[in-house]
Amino acid sequence: MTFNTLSVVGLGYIGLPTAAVFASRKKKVIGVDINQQAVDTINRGDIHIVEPDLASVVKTAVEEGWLRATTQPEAADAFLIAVPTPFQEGHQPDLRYVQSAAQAIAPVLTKGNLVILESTSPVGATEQMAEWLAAARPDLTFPQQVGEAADILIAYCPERVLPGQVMVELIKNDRVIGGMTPACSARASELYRIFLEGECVETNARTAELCKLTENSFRDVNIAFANELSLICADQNINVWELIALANRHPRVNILQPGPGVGGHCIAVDPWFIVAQNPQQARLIRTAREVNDAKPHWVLDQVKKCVADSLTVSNKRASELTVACFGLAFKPNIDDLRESPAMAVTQLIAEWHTGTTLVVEPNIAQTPAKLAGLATLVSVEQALARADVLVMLVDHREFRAIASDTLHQQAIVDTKGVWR
Ligand code: SAJ
Repeated sequence: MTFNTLSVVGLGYIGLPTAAVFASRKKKVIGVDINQQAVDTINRGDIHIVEPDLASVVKTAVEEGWLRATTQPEAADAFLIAVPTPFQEGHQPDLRYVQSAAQAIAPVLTKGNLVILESTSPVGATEQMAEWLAAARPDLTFPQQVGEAADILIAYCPERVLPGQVMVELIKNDRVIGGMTPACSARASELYRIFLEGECVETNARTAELCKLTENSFRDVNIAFANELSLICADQNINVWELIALANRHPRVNILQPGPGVGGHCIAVDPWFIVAQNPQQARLIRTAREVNDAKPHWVLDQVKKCVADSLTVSNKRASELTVACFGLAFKPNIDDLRESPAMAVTQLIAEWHTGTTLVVEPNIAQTPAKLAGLATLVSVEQALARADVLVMLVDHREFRAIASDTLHQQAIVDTKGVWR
């Protein structure tokens, strides 16, 4: 049976690109979101998130009638759920949005439908979703009840795209397909093959759930290693960037880069799902989270020392000293400030510092609300001309282009090794 109509529930950073890519392959896609504004924006052919190359694909899909958004689920051959899975108090996973999505689609399910969970989830979430669906539809059978004979096929297929490269990675990356039964996996693979150039690698739902968490935990642990080295090197008066570059000359060593901390919506969150379910075993994963979360406070301490040294040298009062923070985004060359360690550090500095705090962020036009009254957004040139202390937080390409011999400041805290 071919897939004619697909429904994507949750039209955010993953759902909207996924809906758009299916629509670009001339499948009828019904996007569902509880946010009426997002629905209206998409139905006008516009987008409410920032992602390179997404706007044109959505525009064409809407204009040609392949993509339509709505707040109410409608019948379809397959449903893909891509809603947020944040953590709540105590770093416990919060599946409320998955539950609402399951309850919202349950009334329109029909025999033969495929339901896929894409949201990053703790192990067992897919089985839990299947239970919610079964409770709402006692007239249908589900894989946990009758295995391969189920009316509704269910799989966990995590997204693994890199923000900023979503439209390429969505198509090129291999896809882990975790069906609740082999038939569920086979059907889900058939769906993704509509656009996928990478391979569909089939497994079960629980392995696929842990696989997604493992990928992001691997990166978090490796970044924590680099961040820990940066602390050790500061104490030993060794340049951490040189150290890592030298160590990486070894054929089996590949250390990542330290920074002001780890941000974004995935790497700083997902490892906690493993820790929450395995508090005794996940010692390294927990420690990595703690190391990375502590980094912004360590950077603040470095800035405090640097300011103290500058006061001694300049004979100025603290209130006369200007600090400039370079970068607010959660990683280079994007405008996404959510969950950004650079933003956290800037806020800590601006709240502590009695003099002027300047911020430079070439990817935004206005001082963010969180920094209103605390810091002023200026250009690279203005910051370099006015500041006594420079704090490098994000290695945007515009900052890498600043020649270090043009800096008149001695007082520099460089968390990204741009001015090493
Ligand atoms: N970072 C460092 N040092 C590094 C690399 C990154 O400090 O050497 C920092 C970044 O500055 C940023 C944070 O880590 O603050 C995360 O950035 P990222 O580029 O590593 O990852 P994300 O959050 O943009 O996307 C990740 C990706 N996961 C992996 O690379 C394993 C992506 O493939 C996932 O799809 C995405 O999480 C997700 O949605 O889970």
